Amino acid sequence: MSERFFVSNRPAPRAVDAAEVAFDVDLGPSLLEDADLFLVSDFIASSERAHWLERLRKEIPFAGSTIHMFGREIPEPRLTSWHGDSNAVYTYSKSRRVPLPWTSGLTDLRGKIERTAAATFNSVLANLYRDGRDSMGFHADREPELGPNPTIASLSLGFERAIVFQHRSDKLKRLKMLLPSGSLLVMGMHVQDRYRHAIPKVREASPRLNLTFRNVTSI
Ligand SMILES: O=C(O)CCC(=O)C(=O)O
Repeated sequence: MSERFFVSNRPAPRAVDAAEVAFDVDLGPSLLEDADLFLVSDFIASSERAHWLERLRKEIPFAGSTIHMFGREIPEPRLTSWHGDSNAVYTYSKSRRVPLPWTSGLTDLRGKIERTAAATFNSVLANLYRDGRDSMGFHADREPELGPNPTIASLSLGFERAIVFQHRSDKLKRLKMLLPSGSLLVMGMHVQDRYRHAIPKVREASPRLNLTFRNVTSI
């Protein structure tokens, strides 16, 4: 079955200077024709990426967790840590996560990411993919706590991994794109209700850290 990649006939994502993004929320054209998806390639300047990777790895207590799949509880193939305001309790894949406090690094990043994504966030799921065997299966972030059409902003640091978007009703609509270190992916209107996304396994990879900023409301 041949795959259709939207990205091939669309302008390349605009590279935005790190100093500029704090004041400029023009994210350019969406990467999907029927949902709002934007990539800011240079959100963190190249000279600062190593610093952020080291600082966040030191600050965040990454740990193994379990997820429910095919009626079974299995170890999640990555390490995670859930942080946020004290009421930002989140349940995904039948796993209830009570937030740890914001670290100073997460707090420093939050404001800049909010200004770029034009959204506010009260929580963040930190993910550590230790090597190419760590991954995330196809899913959508559409738990009731996130509300309808949430904006989720996803910062990548470290090894460049691919993310794949798959349309829910038209399986031929797929977008595979690389997430460079320092990039910010903004998933907005209709990304979660129309698409599922995944981080596939790869043969070899060094560690990658990912932060997905979210806004969780009590339900
Ligand atoms: O690692 C990523 O880039 C995405 C992670 C993700 O989709 C999730 O944690 O829900």
